[in-house]
Amino acid sequence: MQMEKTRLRIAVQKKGRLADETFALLKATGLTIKENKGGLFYRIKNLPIDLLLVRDDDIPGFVFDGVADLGIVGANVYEEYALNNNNQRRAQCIQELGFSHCNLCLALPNTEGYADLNDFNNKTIATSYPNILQTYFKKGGISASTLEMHGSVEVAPKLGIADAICDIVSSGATLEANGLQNVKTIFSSQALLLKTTKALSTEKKDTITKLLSRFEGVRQSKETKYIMMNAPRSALPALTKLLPGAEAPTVMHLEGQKDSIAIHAVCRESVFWETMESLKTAGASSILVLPIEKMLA
Ligand code: PRT
Ligand code: ZN
Repeated sequence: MQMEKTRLRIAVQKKGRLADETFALLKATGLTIKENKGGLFYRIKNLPIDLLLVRDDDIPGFVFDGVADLGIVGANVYEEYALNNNNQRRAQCIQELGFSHCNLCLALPNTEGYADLNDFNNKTIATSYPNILQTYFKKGGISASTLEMHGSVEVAPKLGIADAICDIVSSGATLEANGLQNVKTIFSSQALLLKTTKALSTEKKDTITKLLSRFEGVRQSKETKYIMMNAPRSALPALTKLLPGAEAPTVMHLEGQKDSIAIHAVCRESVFWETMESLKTAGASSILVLPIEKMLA
């Protein structure tokens, strides 16, 4: 595969749990994706970027080898790949992307009791993540065997081929449906943005800078809210203290009402119902919380 000098190549999952949110993020950053059904690449029309569509397991290797300049992959897959290669093939992780959150957990049949990690000594554990698991056990001084499985790991105890499993858990429904209990989270994961350690052209570096700033803008606008309320002027100091992550609020007078003001502020942290209730108790009324579509610092 010949590398383009100017068009940035990003390896992304073609289909699966990561793919939808990856494409949603790329679209939210304003990329216009020209899909090519069945093709290996999607071309971005408004920035010099190509998307390389692959299985998630191939992404860390492609980024390390420079087949792709960037890659979006779960931390679980990246960590397993790096440990499997004795940490000799680590790309650079340049951003945690805040989606595809899940945990890698040890789970036992519901019928088994659990005291502590020592219960895993001399047991056989089915997993798709033998390197992460063995590294974790080594730190805890546990000696156990791993049975490497790819797919349907949760059925291993029922089949009698393993005593326990170590698998990705999101809602916990799969464990429950298979009569298993989550006893220990050994690794927390989310989608990562990886960057190759190979030298990049100035054009590619510039595109990465632009992309990172847009990713940050998307992340901030998701968390950030615009909040508006009316209040007696005397309540301003108390209300300002209650506004989560807000810089100096904008204060305006209300026509015909000498002692009342309107307060507008950008809150960089989540605004919960509890926050709104506290604002109300401190004297605010007509409280409105609005989403922010785009932000550029
Ligand atoms: O085909 P390809 O190799 O690209 O994809 P894949 O089948 O290997 O991976 P895919 O698409 O299933 O998952 C991609 C990534 O999504 C994973 O590597 C994780 O980083 C992340 N992710 C987030 C998950 C889950 N949530 C998840 N729930 N990956 C897998 N699961 C599975 C888990 O293995 C178990 O079978 O869902 C089941 C548990 O879910 P709950 O909700 O029942 O607990
Ligand atoms: Zn995979």
